[in-house]
Parts: sequence; C-alpha cells; structure tokens
Amino acid sequence: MSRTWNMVAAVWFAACGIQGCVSSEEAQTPEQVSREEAWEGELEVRVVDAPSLDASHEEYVLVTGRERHPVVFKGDAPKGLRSGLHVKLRGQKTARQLVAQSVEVDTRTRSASSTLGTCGVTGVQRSLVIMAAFPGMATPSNTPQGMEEAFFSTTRRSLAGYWSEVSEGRTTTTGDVVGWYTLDRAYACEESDAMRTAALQAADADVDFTQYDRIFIVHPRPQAGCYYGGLATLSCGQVATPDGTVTASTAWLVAQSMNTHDSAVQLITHEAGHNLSLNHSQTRDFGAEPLSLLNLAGTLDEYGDVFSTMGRWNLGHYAVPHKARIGWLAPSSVVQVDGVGGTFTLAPVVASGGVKALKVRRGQGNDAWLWLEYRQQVGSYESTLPSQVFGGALIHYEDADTRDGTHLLDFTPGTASWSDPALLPGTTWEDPYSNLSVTVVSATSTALTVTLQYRQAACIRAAPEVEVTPFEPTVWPGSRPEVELLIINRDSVGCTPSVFQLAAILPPGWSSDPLPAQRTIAASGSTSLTLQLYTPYAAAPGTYTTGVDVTRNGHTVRGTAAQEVVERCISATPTLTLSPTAVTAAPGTDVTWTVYVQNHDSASCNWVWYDFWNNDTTGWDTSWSDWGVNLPPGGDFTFTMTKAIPANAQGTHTVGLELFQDEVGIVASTTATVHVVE
Ligand SMILES: [Ca+2]
Ligand SMILES: [Ca+2]
Ligand SMILES: [Zn+2]
Repeated sequence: MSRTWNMVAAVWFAACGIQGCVSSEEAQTPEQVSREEAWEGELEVRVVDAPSLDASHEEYVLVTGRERHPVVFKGDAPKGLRSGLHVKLRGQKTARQLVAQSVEVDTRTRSASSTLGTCGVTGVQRSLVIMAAFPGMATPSNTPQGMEEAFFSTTRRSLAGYWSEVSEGRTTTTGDVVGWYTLDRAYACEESDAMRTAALQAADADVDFTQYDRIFIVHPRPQAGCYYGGLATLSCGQVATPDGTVTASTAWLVAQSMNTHDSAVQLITHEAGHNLSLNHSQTRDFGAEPLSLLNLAGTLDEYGDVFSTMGRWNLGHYAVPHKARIGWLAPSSVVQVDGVGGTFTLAPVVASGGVKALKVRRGQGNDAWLWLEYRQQVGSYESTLPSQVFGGALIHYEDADTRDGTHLLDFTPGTASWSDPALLPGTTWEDPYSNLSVTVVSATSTALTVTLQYRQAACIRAAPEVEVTPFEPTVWPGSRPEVELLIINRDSVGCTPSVFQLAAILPPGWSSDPLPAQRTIAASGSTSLTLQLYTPYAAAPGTYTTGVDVTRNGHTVRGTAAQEVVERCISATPTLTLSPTAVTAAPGTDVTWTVYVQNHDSASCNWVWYDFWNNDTTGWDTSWSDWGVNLPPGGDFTFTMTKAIPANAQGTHTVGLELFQDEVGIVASTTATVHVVE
C-alpha cells in the first residue's frame, strides 16, 4: 500500500545543517543532543486547560509501538494536528524529548479519519471513568456516585444528556465509573502518560478495556509546581492497556475542578469536546466594530465564548460551526447563503427539526463566513445562559484563522461585555468591508427571522494599498535620496472619499522634509507624493527601511522599501605596467610585452572601461591582443602588446602605452626601453 506524505510544516534551524547542532536554548542545558534523525509513529495531541480556563497549550507525544516520546516543535507547532494521525518527524533527540524540526502527515490516515480522528462521533460512546487517588494525599471529596451522575444521569445534567441534546440524539454515552484506586505514587502534571498507565493498571482486574472508547481519569490536583484543570486528547488514538491496545480518547480531570455537579458537567463536556476533535470557542474582538477588514485577526480570547462549553465555564451547546463539522446537524439543517440574499427562518438549536444554522459568505471572492444560530431558554443547558442571547442572532465568524475552534463576534460592540453578543430584532448590520447586510427581523419563541442582502453598488471599504519606491536604491552617506509614495484607496466606487493620515518611517538619525499630515483620496483613486530623505554623513553602510504609515479610522497600513547605503565611490589611479621594462632585440624581429592593468577605485564605484592607447614615437607597427577592458573596482587584466622592429632600426628606443577612461581622459601611462642591436 502506498502512502502519501504531506508536509504540513518545516521549521529548520537557521544556522546549522544536518550535523548535530544545538540551539541557543538547549546549549544552556547539559543535555546531549543527537544528530538529526527521523521517526514514524502515531501522534497523540493533548489540549491542556488551566484551572480557571484562561490559558491553554498543547502537548504532543509520538507513539511508536509501546514507546511514547514527548515531542516539542522548533518554533510554533504546526496547526491541524490531532491524535491518531500517522506522522513522520525529523529532528533531534534529547534525554527528555524529541525536538522536531518538521512533520509530515500520512495523508491516507488523514483522509481515512477525515477531520475527526480514528473514533466515531456518533452513536453510543462507551466511557470508562477511573477515579485515581494519590498515596499521601487526601482522597478528593468527589464520590463515584457523583461522577456517575455527572457522566451518565438521564434525569440531571450530565455528559450523556448534553451530548444527546446537542447532537439531536445522534450521540450519547453509557459506561462505568470505577475507583477510587490509590495509585503507586503521586503523579506530576507532565506525567500524564505515566499516570494513565498506572490508572489502567490499578483498574485492570475490574475492567475489560476493550469495551470502551472513551477513557476519563479523575485524579487529585497534581503537585510539583504545575497547574491544570483538565486535559484531553484532541480526538482518539492507540492506547496500550493491560487487555491489549484499544482505540480511545483520554481525558484527565482534576477532581478539585469539579466541586459542584454543574462544574463537573461543564469540565467533562469541555474535555469530552476536545475528545471529539473540537478546540476552543474563542471570542474575536474588533473594538468598536463587530468585524473589521477582511483578513484582520482582531483580538482573540481563548475561552471567551460563554455560550458553548468549549468556552469558559458554562453549559451552552457546542456552537453550530462545531456541530456542523462533526456531523451533528442534518445537511438540511444548515443553509448556505452565498451571493444571493433572502429572508430566512432559524429554529432554536433546541428544537426538533428546522434550520439550525445559516452559513453566510461575507461578500464575494473570499473564504470568510458568518454562522448564524438562534438560542432559546429551552432545556436543561441553554436555560442557564446569559439572557440577551435569547433575543436575537448569535453569530460566529470563520476564516483562515479559525481552524478547529470557533470565533464568537460581539454585535453590541458599544458594550465591552461579551454576555450580550446577539444581533437584535430591528437592527441591520451593514458590513462596511463587504456588500453583506444582516437584518434581524423578529425573534419569537420558535423562530428567528433574518434578512440577508448582498447590496448592489454598495460602499465597501477596503484597506488601502501603499507602494514605496526609492528613486535610487543605492546611495552614499550624506546623500539626499527621494522615495516615491503611492497610496491607492481600494474602497469600492460607491464610497465617499476618505482622509488618510500620513507618517514617514525614518531610520534612527535620518531626517526628511515634512510630509503632509493627511491626504484625502477618492474611492478607488490614488495619490502619489515624494518623500525627501536626508542621510546622515555618519550612516554606516547597510540596508535601511523607509516608507510611510497610512492610517484611517485607527487602521494603519505600512508601506516600506529598502534603502541601501554604501560607502562613497573614491577614484584612484589604476596600475599599468609593461613587462619587460627593458629588452634587447634584433632589427626585423617582433617584441611582445605583457601588459597588466588593475582598477583601484573603492568598492562602491562603477565598473570602468579602459581603452589602450599607443603613445610611443617610434612609429613601429603595433598589434594588441585586446583593445580595451571593462573592470570592476579591484579587478585586473593582463594582455599583450607586440611591436615589429623595422629592419633598418638601430640604437635605443622608448615605447609607451596609455590607459584612457571616457569622460576622464588619460588615467595612467607607462614606457619600456628597446635596445636594437644587430
Ligand atoms: Ca482487564
Ligand atoms: Ca457587547
Ligand atoms: Zn480546553
């Protein structure tokens, strides 16, 4: 079977090759670092949640057979990695971990598992909950009965009830709670693997692990200077158990983070969401606007969405982009709106049937989408949410930055609060940066009515384009180069003119003639200006950045160009020699001289063309191997000059040669002596 490998990231050491080399970070530790190696295996990806759900990071483990190697990536970890992917890593091994420079994903496993990993997200999930105490530490107050309720109750809030409601009956969970077992020792935060092995060992006699696909380990807060509330594998992978290897997800839950029944359900549905391949429900903040220019990232709060358990401590449904991605919405429940508007009706997410999500393209020609959904105070989970959301459309954004998470938008940017993000009836949001308009018409207990419009000849604001072009890319210290600034207003023609503030970008110690503070530019129009720079006489040779910052309504677009400063060109007399300088020859014979030329101009000067001129007075016939030469500063050249001595010549003669440079004249001359003797 052939495999297709897909390079998802390559982060190479900047300054070293294949030979074992040590980054500055590692160089400070005594660890031995090996030469570059490659490893193949299955990846385990774990999301680690801080106890207050305010910070998060990911951990990576490569599973090869029964061995598990922690992995760190040089630079940022590649995006899109999940448990269960078969990968090939290249990098170096330290005593603690594999330091990966690149990772390739076997696209066969990637496509086979789609985006979901290797275990299913529909049907009854079989969960095993192991309660594992640490010796020498008090067993947490959580009881197996309490955990049983939090996971499996059909009468109170639970993971089973949540999954069943959120998936509209496509998924639920059944299973067992075992323990408390006291493990052989206390485990630290970074010992998740060892803690899992010990917990599986402790439960082995009571459990047939092949009967489960979801493993949850409830344990005391680990000590040894670290801190998390829970962590979970992003999707499923191979787990070695005493009953053989099983395909399962794993979540580690800190008992102290589940002090109440609801906090337990909040944490469990969150970590179990990671196990379904979902990442965090974030907020995406654009200050005074719900959304800014296309492709702007805005400010993300990792857990900011308090309307999904994938956000911060709440009981809300997974957001509709998450549900749609894992197949928890019927295709007929997701209506895609792309270029053709209309009036649409959304049913509450807790309702049987109806449209649950509008996926609306933001204008045209981009891959940016708004996801609209409707929340109502219905059922055991949604009824706990902040109430403003029940009055209008809850809207998430999706673009290239969103990846496995979701991004909530605040359609009440006038209040800093994120508890009131819904767009309310009677309001129209006209996107200034696309031709999309969203109007919420009405919100009743059963239906949200929304009108979507792609405005004709709408004013669509876009970031201006700034081009910076130096007239002379290379200048000397003390020179006064000019730079052309071209500013293009990319707003659509339906917009009114805009005022752009201008600020020159100057290297330290440089100055310029003042730029106008601002320019008014018509929509789809442009303006060009000249920036007059003054280069200090003391400027060191090198590359300097100049240009302009162009700002409108707080958004700045920076245009820059490189200005190269080189040493002044200083001309010097070239070397010109004839060899031999004295020669004895018979009449009627030929004499040949070697001529040597070298250009001594300084490095920043141009190449020079030298012509060779005969300046002797003998009148003898002369021939040259070359008539001239083009030389760079420091360059040299050797050629020959041959003279025919007439048959009647006698005595001592002087022959000569000159170098001629255009626009300068004679720049060097030399002579040699010939004794003509019978
Ligand atoms: Ca067993
Ligand atoms: Ca707000
Ligand atoms: Zn999380």
